[in-house]
Amino acid sequence: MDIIESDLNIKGRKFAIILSRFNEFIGSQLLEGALDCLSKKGVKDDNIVLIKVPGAFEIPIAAEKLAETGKYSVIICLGAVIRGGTPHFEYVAGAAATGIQTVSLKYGIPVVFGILTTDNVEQAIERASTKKMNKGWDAAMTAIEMGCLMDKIENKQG
Ligand code: INI
Repeated sequence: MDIIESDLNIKGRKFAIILSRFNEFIGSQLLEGALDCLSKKGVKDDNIVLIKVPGAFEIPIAAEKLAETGKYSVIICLGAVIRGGTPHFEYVAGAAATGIQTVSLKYGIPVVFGILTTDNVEQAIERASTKKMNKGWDAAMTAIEMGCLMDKIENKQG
């Protein structure tokens, strides 16, 4: 049996991060976590590009444009969609998730869903801590793992 598994190798890989400015106090902490993870895993600043968009709803179109360039092997999407009193949350969170998955499958590159979708601000704060749980860090780890895994699968099949 062949087992194909990522060894978290980051050599030759360029990472794009798309950050939603909406709920920026949360987003900035997710970004901090993601950048900290990439740096600790050996990714140089030169191999990271950061794109800022107004809200999570705009993340898929930015991801599509980035993927189209063919320059980035992985895209990390960061943001926070926090439930309010109206159905707006469902539309924004749903569109972001579906759009991100669509881009990922269309271009065959990992587009990581590092967007918090929470019922309230407290839940978002808990998941964007600079000391404990940080979903930005987790998203960056997923990006490293999946970027490497894609290469491994391609080599294996080629
Ligand atoms: N965008 C977010 O990223 N998070 C939210 O919580 C949010 N809420 O709650 O409204 C949000 N809305 C803006 C949306 O993403 C678009 O920027 C806007 O609708 C313009 O297209």
